[in-house]
Amino acid sequence: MTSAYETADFDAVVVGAGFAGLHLLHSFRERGMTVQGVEAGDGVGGTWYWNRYPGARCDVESVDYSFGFHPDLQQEWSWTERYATGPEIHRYAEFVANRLNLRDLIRFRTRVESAVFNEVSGLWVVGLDDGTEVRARFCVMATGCLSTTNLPDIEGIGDFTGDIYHPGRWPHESPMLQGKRVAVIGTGSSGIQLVPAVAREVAQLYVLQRSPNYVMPAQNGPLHPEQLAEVKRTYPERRRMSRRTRRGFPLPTTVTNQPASSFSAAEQHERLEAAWAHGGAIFTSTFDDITTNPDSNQVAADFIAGKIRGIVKDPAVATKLIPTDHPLGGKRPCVDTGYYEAFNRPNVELVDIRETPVQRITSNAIQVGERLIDVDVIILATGYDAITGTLNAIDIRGRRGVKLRDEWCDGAMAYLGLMAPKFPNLFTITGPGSPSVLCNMFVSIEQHVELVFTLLAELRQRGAEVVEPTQEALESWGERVADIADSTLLVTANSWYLGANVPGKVRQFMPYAGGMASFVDDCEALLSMDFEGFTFGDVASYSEQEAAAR
Ligand code: N01
Repeated sequence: MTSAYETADFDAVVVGAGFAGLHLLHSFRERGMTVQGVEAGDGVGGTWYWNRYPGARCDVESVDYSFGFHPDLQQEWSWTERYATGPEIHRYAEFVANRLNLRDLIRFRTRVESAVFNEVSGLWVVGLDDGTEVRARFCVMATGCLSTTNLPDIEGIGDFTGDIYHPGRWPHESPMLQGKRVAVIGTGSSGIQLVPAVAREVAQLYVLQRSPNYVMPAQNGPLHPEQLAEVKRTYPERRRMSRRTRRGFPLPTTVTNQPASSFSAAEQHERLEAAWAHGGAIFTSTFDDITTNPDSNQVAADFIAGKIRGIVKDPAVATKLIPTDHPLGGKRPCVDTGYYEAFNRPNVELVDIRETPVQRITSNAIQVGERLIDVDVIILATGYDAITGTLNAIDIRGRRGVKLRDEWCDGAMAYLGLMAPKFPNLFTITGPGSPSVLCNMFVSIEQHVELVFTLLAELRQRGAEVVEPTQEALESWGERVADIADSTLLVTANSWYLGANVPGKVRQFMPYAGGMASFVDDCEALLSMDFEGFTFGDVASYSEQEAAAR
């Protein structure tokens, strides 16, 4: 380490103690580097620390929604269900932190407010909400894609005297909902998981739906010991294969890899039935052109509409639950246990707020059109300012004081989803321009963490101090990400992938939609061309550039 770094407190600072943060902390320490983790919550787990709402569950199968980088972790931990509950995943995060002895590396209950690059020292100065600072050579944002809540600006919401909750900020002491009149606003993944769980407890549940979503059954169940033993026995190959798929987990036999048009109508139906019976969002991959060909998409969407009509007894309610404003897969498909069935309960009412919008909230009611719906509790399952929200909430400044949020004001992009020009040695795990949320997050995270350490090894190899991408590389990567997205139907829906859920947010498809295997190939190809798109240099060159610019 050169003298320029003598004032560093740590080699690296890692923001966030979710799964990405835990992996990074372990990896820095394994390489003999000093590292400080900073976490706003008082425990590890990130998303799964915050999302403690009833019914919370992951929509990726548990055996794949876990770390593969450490052989002992995957052998020692045993999942109990095909799709794990939120509490079980949270326990897994605690297991990882304890097993790898990571807790001492983390400052809990501490929020990062700023991260400013000092061009003279070459250090990131990370400002914390307790007024202190941490100086480190490398700053890694492991802040998660869905961590900043998107709260609706409904007139009168501040006057409500009952309780208001967001799934992503659910109280750790779960509130008593028994016997209460509850409204859920929002029918994305969080809302559709909450509804059946909450419906069982409450006196009356109102589901305020602006847009219906496509919901596929999880077909969840216990994991049998012999299934788990087989997975554990084949884990190395399973992890390797997962990276060679589009979504980051092994494909079931219900995925045909053929367009819908290669089957007769009866065969299409048979295959969709098999995929429905198999369960999970992989239903959207039954034919390989469902998210690219409107006709194929319609075949699958019509099938789901038929299922909804078959489950929901009131035909008028069933009709309202069938999406008509976006293609299947355009918004993140939801995976449920008992969502549509909940609407057959006498204490559950679907309120169509697209047809009759919410006017305002009073001290004890939601006014929908002329109707006042009296409620004790409102659950705002209204989603997140995804991918960029948390990064933009931190005052991140790179060379010459350039602010990341200004760089991203017309659209956010990071080279390989990981780095932005003018922000040397700053990494954004699963940032804009990476597969992130379109893939199993564990695979996205592990691949990105590896990429960080590949770059750091190269930095050392070259005897350089700083790495960052070029503006040209960023622009060309941005074009690639946009071209891939434009070749799909994903850009036609008003989804959070596009930032369309947040008023005023730039409409731009943020994730890399080409799939994990293709992303890995792209990364490997660029790195094999002498780290194409990255520049490696010395901190002193910044002062020289500054002087030359003057
Ligand atoms: O959020 P969402 P989420 N007035 O943005 C509605 C992951 N996740 O928290 O579609 C009225 O999907 C909005 O309506 P519309 C997963 O990646 C995973 O449910 O904009 N309604 C929509 O119905 C997921 O995709 C898991 O018309 C308003 C809903 O709120 C992501 O998190 C579980 C409104 C928001 O849906 C986000 O899911 C949970 C307003 N002002 C979450 N504003 C699993 O692994 C928004 N809405 C299973």
